[in-house]
Amino acid sequence: MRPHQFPVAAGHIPPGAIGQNRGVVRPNYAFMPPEGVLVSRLPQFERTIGRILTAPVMGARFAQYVLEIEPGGGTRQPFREDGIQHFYYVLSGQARFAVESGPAQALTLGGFAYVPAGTAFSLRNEGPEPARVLALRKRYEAIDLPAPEPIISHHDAVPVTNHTGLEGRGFQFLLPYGDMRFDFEMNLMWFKPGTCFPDVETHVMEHGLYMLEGQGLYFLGTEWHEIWAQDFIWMGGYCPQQFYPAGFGDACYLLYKNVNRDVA
Ligand code: UGY
Ligand code: MN
Repeated sequence: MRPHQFPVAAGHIPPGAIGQNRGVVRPNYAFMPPEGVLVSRLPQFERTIGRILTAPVMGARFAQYVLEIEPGGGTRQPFREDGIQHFYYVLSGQARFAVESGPAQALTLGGFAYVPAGTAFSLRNEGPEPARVLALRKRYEAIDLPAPEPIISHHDAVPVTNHTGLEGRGFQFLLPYGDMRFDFEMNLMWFKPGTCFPDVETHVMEHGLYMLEGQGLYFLGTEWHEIWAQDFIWMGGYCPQQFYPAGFGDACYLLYKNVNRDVA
C-alpha cells in the first residue's frame, strides 16, 4: 500500500477522510494526487491506460498524462499529429522509442524523448514488466525559425546546473536551454533538504509539475499543500507559487513551462 492511500476496510477510515482527498481544482491551478484520477483509454495506444492529469478542459493550454503500458503494449502503429509536439519521460519499467524511420532506442527510468509537431513516432513496452511513462502534448507555436529536431536521451546525459547562487538547488534542462525554436521547457528541479525558493513566484508562464522524489509543501494561490512523489500540479499563468522541501532526502520534480514566445 502506498503511504498516502488510506485503508478502506470498514472501520479503518480515518475521521474526515470520506468525501475528501488532497486534490483541489481551482480556476487557476489544480493539485492532483494520484488517488482518484480515473483511467482513460486512448485510441492511439493498445494495452495502455492513460491517467489524464491536466487538459484544456481544466484550463491548461497543454495536456499531460501518466501512461501505464502493459508488456506488449504501446502505440498501435507509428503515430503523428499535425501541429502537436510530444514529450515522454520514463517513470518506471522500460520502453522502446523510435522516431520516423530511425532505429528504436531503449529508454529506462529517466529516459526521455521530444517529438516535433507532425513527426511520426512509436512507443512500445517490449519488457517483461509494466512501464509507466509521463506524457505531454502541446500545440507548437511556430516562429520564423526551423522546427526543432527530435531528441531521444536520458537525464544522466544532461548536466546539473545552478544559476541561482543558492546552495542546494540543481537544474537539469532536458531540452536545449535558450534555443528559441522550442516553445517549452521540461526541467528537473532538485532541492536539498532545507533549501527553498527565495520568493513566491507569480509569472505569466504555465506549469505542469510531476513530483518524482521526496516531499514538501507547495504554495499555490493562497494555500499550502502537502506534496509527495506521484502528485501532479497544474499551475495557470500568474498562479502564485513556492516550494518548501520537507523531507530528509532530496526532492525533485519534473516541470513543464511554456517559454520563448510573446503574448497577445
Ligand atoms: O522556473 C520556474 O518557473 C520555477 N522556479 N517554478 C516552479 O518551480 N514552480
Ligand atoms: Mn514557476
